[in-house]
Amino acid sequence: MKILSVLLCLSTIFVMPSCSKANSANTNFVHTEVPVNLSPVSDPENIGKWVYQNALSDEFNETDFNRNVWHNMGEGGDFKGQWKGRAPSQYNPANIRVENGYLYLTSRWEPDYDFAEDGPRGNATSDIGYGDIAPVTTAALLGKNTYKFGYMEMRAKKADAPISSSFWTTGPGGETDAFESFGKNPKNRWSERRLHTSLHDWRKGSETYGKRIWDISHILDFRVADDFNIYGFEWDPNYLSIYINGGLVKCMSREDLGDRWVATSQHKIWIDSEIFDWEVAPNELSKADFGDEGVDFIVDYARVFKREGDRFGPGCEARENLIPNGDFESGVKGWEDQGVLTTESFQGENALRFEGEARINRTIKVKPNTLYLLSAAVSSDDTNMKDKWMNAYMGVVENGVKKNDVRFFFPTWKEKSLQFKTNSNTNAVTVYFTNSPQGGRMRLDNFVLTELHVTP
Ligand SMILES: [Ca+2]
Ligand SMILES: [Ca+2]
Repeated sequence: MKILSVLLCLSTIFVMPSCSKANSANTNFVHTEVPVNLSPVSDPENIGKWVYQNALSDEFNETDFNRNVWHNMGEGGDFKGQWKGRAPSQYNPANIRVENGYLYLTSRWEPDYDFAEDGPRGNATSDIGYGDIAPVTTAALLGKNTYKFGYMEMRAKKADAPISSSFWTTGPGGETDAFESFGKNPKNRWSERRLHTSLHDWRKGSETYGKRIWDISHILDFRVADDFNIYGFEWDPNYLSIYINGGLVKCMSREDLGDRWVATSQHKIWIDSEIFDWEVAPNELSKADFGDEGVDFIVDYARVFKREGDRFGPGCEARENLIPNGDFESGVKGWEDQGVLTTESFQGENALRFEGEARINRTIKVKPNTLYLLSAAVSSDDTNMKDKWMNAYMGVVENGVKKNDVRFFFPTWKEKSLQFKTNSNTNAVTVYFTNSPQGGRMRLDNFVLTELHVTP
């Protein structure tokens, strides 16, 4: 049906100008399915007047992905002048299929595949070629159309293997990794529950060219490969917002990003899987990680919305902090027993400093059956980024049981967060921060506990 309508349009385009005209009013493209009434899960009442973008979205409810929207990387030998995947993994167009309303991107252990000889290969160890050490094929869809400013949303179940499952964009000067998930990492218990968003600098001549210049690391209360969840990312002219299941995890203003704001051009969208050699090294991978049938990154839909009339959004709003004096702007009040006050802060005048091994606990009243977000900015000043990594941990304990935690180790201010849901009989939790057992010099600021309002 879709192919037929495209053919009709192409064959009549010279004699029936209304064909291209009608389509260009909104999309320039033809697709049989146009879900006009959808709104972002983060805005179910559509207060932001979001408009579904047909040229950038796909419900994956037909027998194939929408070929007006996507290119299957490597199909017909065409990689659109981009890379062929992150070596040793390579995109194999045979690893894409649409079935029963879902897009499947399969990653396979495929030693018989005819891997490419050329680069660029994108791995940390540049001498690893495609198919070397770990002969893994993956898959990618690259968007055919570009956009600037809007909201991306994906409902997906990530691949349950040491491989990425990502939704991201690239354009001149910048890359926005809206969601980079890693399905399984036997050596890092946080990897498979991490919500990771980042910005990469591709500005020619920039001091940080090629580097990741901003990211968030949020620890979910579920494994990304266990079930379907809804990942949302707003790219506004003035801020970035990251959502899980409609709940706002992080909002970052353009002003606070300063020179790190690289999302300024028209971007193309990617959906793909890659070997992340910084998570699991290729020589640690084996056929057993992928099984006989391969592992699937499963996508129910990938949507892009824009605000009607290209309106701007409301910006980042302050959220209530349930931890008293969590910004340390009232001095050491409530924190006297462990830290000392320092003016080397993340925000405001003050932060808390740990000189030796220490632990702070605060018991906070909470509601039962409620989802919360705990976050902090931490600088681990004794880490040297070479051979000395000093860890600190932030976490939450409910009725004597640790619910979730996250680790800090960078020697510059770094914000991290986690989420947890209280049990039905819970009225209080204990939040903590500690540099035990290593006891390195730490600074802590913006220690925040707030409700995370997901969409039911
Ligand atoms: Ca679908
Ligand atoms: Ca402060």
